[in-house]
Amino acid sequence: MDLGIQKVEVFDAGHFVRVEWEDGNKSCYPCVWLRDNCQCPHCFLHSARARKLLFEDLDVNIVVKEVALADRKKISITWPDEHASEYEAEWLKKRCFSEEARAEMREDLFLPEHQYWGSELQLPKMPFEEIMSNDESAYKWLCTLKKVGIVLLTGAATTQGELIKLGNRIGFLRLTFYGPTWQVQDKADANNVAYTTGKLCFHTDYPVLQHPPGVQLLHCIKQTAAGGESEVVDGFHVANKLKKQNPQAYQILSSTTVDYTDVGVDYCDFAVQCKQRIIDVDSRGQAVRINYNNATRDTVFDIPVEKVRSFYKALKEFDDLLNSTEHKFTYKLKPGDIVTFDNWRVLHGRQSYQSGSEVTRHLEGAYADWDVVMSRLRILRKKVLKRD
Ligand code: OGA
Ligand code: NM2
Ligand code: ZN
Ligand code: ZN
Repeated sequence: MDLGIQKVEVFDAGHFVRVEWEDGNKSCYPCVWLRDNCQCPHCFLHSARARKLLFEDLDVNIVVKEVALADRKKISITWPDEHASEYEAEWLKKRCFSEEARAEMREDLFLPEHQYWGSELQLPKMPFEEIMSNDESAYKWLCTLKKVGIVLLTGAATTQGELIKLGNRIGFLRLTFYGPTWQVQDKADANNVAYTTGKLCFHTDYPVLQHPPGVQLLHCIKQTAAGGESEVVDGFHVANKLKKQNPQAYQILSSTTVDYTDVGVDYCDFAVQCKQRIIDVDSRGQAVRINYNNATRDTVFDIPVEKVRSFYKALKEFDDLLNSTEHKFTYKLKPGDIVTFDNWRVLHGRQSYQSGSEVTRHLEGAYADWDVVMSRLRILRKKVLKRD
């Protein structure tokens, strides 16, 4: 990262600066961007690492007056109003506008790479104690969670409170109407189908929230002898399959908004309503979030009547693919296990189990937001790799 600059020049009537690196490669920087990102204390508040310069004070047609190279390590620019800016070689290199440099920065910041899986999944496992006490292990946990979408932590205590500790390890948990953490067990007058002994078909949690929780944590405190097995499926992998196999179904599920509803009392009383596409896609049509819980899908369905039947057919195609033996992975949580997974990507379910007068199965659950998890990941990476 010590590549020097051998030449700097202005082109396009002063609208661009071109830097030639010691290895012969070149990078171009628009002057408006350079002026916008002046690092001097007038323009930039270093304690906040934030721009002080007001947009109203930026001339979007600005050109340089003079540019100079200082000992191959930085360039200096004088602007028409005599304001002076300096940019270090390393700082410029990172911000190069070439396709490759931007892709590298994107990968660094967001870890967008996914490893898709089906029934052959080798469920990644790590000791709870290790990720709590060791930064390298915690970093590996979060990287795997981002890339594979699921990690099982083993050997936690079999009492409530482990998820609070895990939340503190990340930063903080996401509070919802079901409380800071919530108890999945058979309850009288259950306010959610999860709080019964019934089967839960593949779902993502909480699509009734505008911004559904990105990460889910489920801690097994008590497990029933018969039934209660867990199932998971890679929603992005299956969405890709659907797109290939039945583009029309994919088009319907990624464009039709479904109504979700959740009304009741828990942490406080609530009456939540939301419209979501079951497959949320980016500008390139790639699935970025699955929003699907059949239990909270509203009876109200705000679409033209003639579109209803084709929607159901499309959803059946997707649901069949989710449930195919080729795609789903089945396992059974043991007391002390904590499964952590990407709730925007991985759909989960459970098999039914016997109800009785005693509680035979108890999971404690919690949510975290991807913003918080990725923030911790970046900080751990910096510590572990001792860089930046
Ligand atoms: C839930 C859920 C899984 C289980 O509470 O939303 O999916 O195994 N629980 O009980
Ligand atoms: N619980 C487990 O979307 C949902 O209702 C998921 C949420 C009750 C917190 C279940
Ligand atoms: Zn400045
Ligand atoms: Zn769930």
